[in-house]
Amino acid sequence: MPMDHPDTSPSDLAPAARGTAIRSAEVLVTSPDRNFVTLRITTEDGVVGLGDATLNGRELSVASYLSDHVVPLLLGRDAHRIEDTWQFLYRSAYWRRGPVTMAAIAAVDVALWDIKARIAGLPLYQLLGGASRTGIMAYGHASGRDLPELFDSIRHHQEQGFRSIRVQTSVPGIDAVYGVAAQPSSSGRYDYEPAQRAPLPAEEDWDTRAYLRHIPTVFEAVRNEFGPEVPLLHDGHHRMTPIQAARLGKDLEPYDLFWLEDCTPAENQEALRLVRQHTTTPLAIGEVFNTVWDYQTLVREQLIDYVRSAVTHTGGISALRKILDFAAQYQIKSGIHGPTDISPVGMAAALHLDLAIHNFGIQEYMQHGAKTNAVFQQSFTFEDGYLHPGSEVGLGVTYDDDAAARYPYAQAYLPFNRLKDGTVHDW
Ligand code: GCO
Ligand code: MG
Repeated sequence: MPMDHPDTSPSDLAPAARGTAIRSAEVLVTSPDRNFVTLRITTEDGVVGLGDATLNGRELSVASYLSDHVVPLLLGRDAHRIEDTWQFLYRSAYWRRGPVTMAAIAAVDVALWDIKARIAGLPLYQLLGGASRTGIMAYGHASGRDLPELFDSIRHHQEQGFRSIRVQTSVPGIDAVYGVAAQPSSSGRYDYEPAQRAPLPAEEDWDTRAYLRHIPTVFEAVRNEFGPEVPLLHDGHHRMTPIQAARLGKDLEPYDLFWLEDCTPAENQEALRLVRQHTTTPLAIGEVFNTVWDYQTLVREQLIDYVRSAVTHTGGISALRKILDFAAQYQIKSGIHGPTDISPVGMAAALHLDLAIHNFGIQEYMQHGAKTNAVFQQSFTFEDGYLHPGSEVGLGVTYDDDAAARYPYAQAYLPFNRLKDGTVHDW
C-alpha cells in the first residue's frame, strides 16, 4: 500500500505541536457604547488571539454561527495553520459567502494571525511584510444639520489632527439623513451612531432629487471656507441610480473630492460603467461586500479607485489582503472600512494591514467611546492625522472581561428609509 495518504482527519493533517493546538474558542458579546462580538482563541500553551465578528444589527447570528458551528471545529486544530483553517471553514460549509459566514471566518482568521504574531514576538504587521510607511492617513466624520454646525465639526476634527475629512449634512426637506448627528454631544462633537437600541428599526425619509440639488452647494461652501487643499470625502450610502450617481459625480468635480463613496448599491457591478463614463470624481465601494467576487468586474475594468471592505466582513486579513493585491494590479487603493461598528479588534487588524500593503489609500477612523476603549485596551496611536498600530506583539489589543461584563447585549437596529410616498428605499 502506498503510504502517501496516512490515516488522518482534516484537523490532524499535520498534528500540532501540542502547545499550538487550539484549547478553547470563546464567543464574547458585549455592548459598551454599542454591540460587539469578539472571538477569543487560546492555545494549549495559553497564547490568546482575538478576532472581531461584529455585524451591525445582526450580531447574534454571527455569535450563533461561531458558537454552534465553528468553535467545535476549531478545538485541537493547529493555530499556526491559518490558510488551511480559512479554506476549511469556507469550503467545508458548502454554503459560501454572505456577511454572517464571512464575519465568522474573519474572526477566526484574525484571532489566528494575532496568535501567530504573539508566538513570533512581533507586531502583526511584521508578518505581513513589515511597514511600508511611517503612518496611516486617517479620515474623520464631520457632519452638521446646517453649514455653521458642519463648519464647527470640520474645525473640531482639524483641531484633533485630522487632515482628511468626510462631509455629510442634512438636506432641506428631509428629516433624518445618514451620517448626520441629531445634535451635538455634550463634548461638542457631532458624533453619529447609526444603530439605535430599540426593538424595531427607526424609519427615516429620503428624497434623491432634493439631495442631488443640495450636496454640491455644501461642497462649494466648504471649499470656500477651508480652501483647496484639505482632502474631502462624501458617502452616498447606496441611494442613487447609476445616472443619478453620474450626475452627482459630475456636479462635484469642481470641488475635487478625494472620493465619492457607495454612489450606487453596486450589487450590479456593471452599473459602475455608466457612472465612470460620466465623471472623474474618484469612486470608493465595498463596505457591504464580503468576497473578492464582489469586486471582479469593478477591479478588472477599473471602475472604482478605492476598495472599502472591512477586515471584519470580508473573511479577515488573509482574504482582504488577496482582494487588495488583486486591486493593486489595477492601481486601485485601499480605503478600509472603520466605523464604530468595527470593534477595536477589527480596527487594529485594519491598521496592521494598512501599514504593510503597498497600495494603501486612506483609513476611515470613527473614534470609539470611552466605555468601548475600557473593554478593548489598545496600543494604536493617532498623531497629526496619522494612525499607527503600535509596537506591541500581535494585534496589540486585549479584552477586559470585567469591563465587558458590565455591558450586556442590547437589541439594536440600523434605520431604514422610505420615500415620501411610502416606498422603502436603500438606507
Ligand atoms: C461608513 C459606513 C457606515 C455604515 C455602518 C453600517 O462609511 O462608515 O457607511 O457608517 O453605515 O457601518 O453598519
Ligand atoms: Mg460608507
